[in-house]
Amino acid sequence: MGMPGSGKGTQAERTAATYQIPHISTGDIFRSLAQSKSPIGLEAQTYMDKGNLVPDGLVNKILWDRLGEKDTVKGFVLDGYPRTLSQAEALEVYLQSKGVPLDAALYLAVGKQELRKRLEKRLHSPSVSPDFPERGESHSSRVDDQSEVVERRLKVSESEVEALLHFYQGLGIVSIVDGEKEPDIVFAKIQESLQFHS
Ligand code: B4P
Repeated sequence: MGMPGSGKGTQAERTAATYQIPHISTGDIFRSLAQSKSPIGLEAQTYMDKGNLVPDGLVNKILWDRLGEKDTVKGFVLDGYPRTLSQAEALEVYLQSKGVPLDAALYLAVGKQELRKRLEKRLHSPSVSPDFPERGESHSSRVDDQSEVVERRLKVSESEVEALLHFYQGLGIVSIVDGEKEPDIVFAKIQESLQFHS
């Protein structure tokens, strides 16, 4: 969990590679569906391009389909999902029905000034970031990284992220990680937290 640009994708990718489990990013799934011009992808794009969240019903459907695939049997890293309290509640019901509770929920804490700086940098960066080559395409063409849209995304996310944090604190599985540090330091903290929760 974390605000837009907090490094969810960056760290989820490393975590998935280290533990050899799939990295499931709802943002990446929507961008790829939009690129292939699928109706769900094109619908999701209309929300993303304005900096709004994609409606819960649409996101949940995509997520259940993905979690139903065979490669998730040994575990998975969710990136950008859940994004709302209602998604978190739906996920709990789904996972309970499958008998697989979440081990940990990680919250990447980053201040707004740093978030704006990172998203601005991504907008103007070459298509593969020299700082984070493991992320491959650095989304420099993302319409939702334009500054007016970034402000909308930050506003939309703020209360949702807070509600999610309280929800997972209630379940006793949350760790707050300082996401402003260098990516390697952030990742080391994530590994420590995962060991604590396992
Ligand atoms: P996402 O694809 O999840 O992307 P994000 O929030 O912009 O970025 P993230 O936190 O992953 O940051 P990143 O690692 O890229 O969402 C995009 C849109 O999809 C949403 O606005 C919404 O419309 C829709 N959506 C997705 N899931 C949804 C859901 N569940 N429900 C409804 N709608 C949904 O890092 C950002 C930049 O910072 C990168 O350039 C990176 O290189 C850099 N960076 C990362 N870590 C750093 C560090 N430690 N120091 C310095 N820079 C760092």
